[in-house]
Amino acid sequence: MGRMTASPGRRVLLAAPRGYCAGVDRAVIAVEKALEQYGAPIYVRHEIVHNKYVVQTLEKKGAIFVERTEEVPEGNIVMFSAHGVAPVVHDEAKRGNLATIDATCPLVTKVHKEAVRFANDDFDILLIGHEGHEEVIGTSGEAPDHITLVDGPSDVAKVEVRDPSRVVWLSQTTLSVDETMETVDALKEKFPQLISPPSDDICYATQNRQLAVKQMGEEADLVIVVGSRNSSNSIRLVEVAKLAGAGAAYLVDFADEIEEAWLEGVTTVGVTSGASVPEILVEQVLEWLSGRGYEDVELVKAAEESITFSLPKELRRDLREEAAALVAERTGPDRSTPSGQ
Ligand code: 0O3
Ligand code: SF4
Repeated sequence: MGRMTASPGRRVLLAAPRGYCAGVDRAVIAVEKALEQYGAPIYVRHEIVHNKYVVQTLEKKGAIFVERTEEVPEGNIVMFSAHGVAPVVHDEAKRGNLATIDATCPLVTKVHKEAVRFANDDFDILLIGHEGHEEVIGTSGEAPDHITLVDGPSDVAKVEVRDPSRVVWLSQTTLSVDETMETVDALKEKFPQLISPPSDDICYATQNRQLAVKQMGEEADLVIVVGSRNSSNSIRLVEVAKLAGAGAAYLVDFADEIEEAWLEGVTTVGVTSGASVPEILVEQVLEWLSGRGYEDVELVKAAEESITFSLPKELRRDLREEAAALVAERTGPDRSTPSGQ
């Protein structure tokens, strides 16, 4: 198809903020740094973030993604993904003589700590989140006996607690803000003494990306969200766009997944991306649209973001040596090293 000239009225609304959040940026850089410092392979338990392009790119550099800790051969380095892991996973790594790097987002760790604290105070914890999601598995693992998963408002009816005067709700960090409030309202109706988390569990990045897509959804005939199918926060952006009034909203990993038919009768296209999505993928979508007459790009700015996190501290240690020592400990002293040290 030949390149079209800009057509009157056709425009793109580009969400800000969009794409990488501080936790994803940190986790992806951590894998790259580990590869640089320690050399390949670096094993990563679970996709470091839920993005196909990121995973493929890191695989090319020498990262090996596995679902189970037991898949990592002993004496290696394993990194935990940004979504966090249950304490049992740390134990698995110890048993497997692995050196670990924990790339759990500090804002996920914050929720883990809340769970531990409320469980120690013997509260029942109602964890709002999506069943089977990696983050929920990790958080639940902090206090399995105290945590009940509540997967949306329809789950509330079946929730039971030991003592309705000692109940708190916590949540996954990437949920829809509005749907979560619906769930909380329903829970409060059932348990009037329900306590809220000390601060928002749905993180700043999730909230800001939803705010921006909501704003653009009111005006857009079509919203394209760049993100992978297993990315919870990206899927939420599609839902929020539709609820805000967008004519249609689709999730794509790459520009070449956009269908020409989606543009039929469309004047305003909204574009955004999930927290795990590199900007290059958004640029390719903008290029694709520009080639079809949508050249005029306006920014829809909902918030400023400046938060950054420092890299996992384990990157400052010699983890290859640490992993080798763990194996040596199991197999007995290495006779070639002088004793007494
Ligand atoms: O949790 P979600 O499926 O949205 O994960 P992504 O797509 O990797 O995005 C980063 C979010 C995260 C690591 C946990 O909050
Ligand atoms: Fe952390 Fe929020 Fe990003 Fe998740 S979405 S990695 S909680 S900053």
